[in-house]
Amino acid sequence: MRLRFGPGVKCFVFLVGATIAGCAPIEPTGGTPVALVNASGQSIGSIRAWQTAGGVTFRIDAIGLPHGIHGIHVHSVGRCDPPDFASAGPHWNPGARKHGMNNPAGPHAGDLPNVEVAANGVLATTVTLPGATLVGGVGVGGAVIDADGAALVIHGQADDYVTDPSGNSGPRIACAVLQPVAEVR
Ligand SMILES: [Cu+2]
Repeated sequence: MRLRFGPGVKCFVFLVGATIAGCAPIEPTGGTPVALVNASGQSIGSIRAWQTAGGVTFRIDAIGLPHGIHGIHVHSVGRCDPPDFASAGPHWNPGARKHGMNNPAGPHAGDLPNVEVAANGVLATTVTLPGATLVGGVGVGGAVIDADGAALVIHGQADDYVTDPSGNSGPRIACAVLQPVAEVR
């Protein structure tokens, strides 16, 4: 459900066992919300992805996640089968590089900065994949959403930004299939 509270602010309300509202400044564009699911297959929030001049930006709004710092990456296959989300494949890595922005042989094109889940389990954040193209075009390594799609995956622990292939970020705890739809709102 999407609510608007006056100009310049929009709010999302999730009904997943509890009711929370997350508000954010309105972005000039934003993709269609797609479900973020946990290892039990339950929807715990939503992801939106859209193209910007600097890359692909993701808005993540979720509840019920473990407090703390978590690795998050674009994985190469648009399929989120719980509980382990192995179906999402490895990190999106068209350049055949090693994992981690602090890895001399890295990073993977799908590497993103860690995100922080609040003590109440809420994640409400925006991250950007620099230089990437969401669909079509000729971005770094082609588009994020290619023939087999792509997924955004949140891990159980922080990404150390250097250990191949996944920064010692632990199990995959939430996953969203990215959709090639970007609507102006
Ligand atoms: Cu990952």
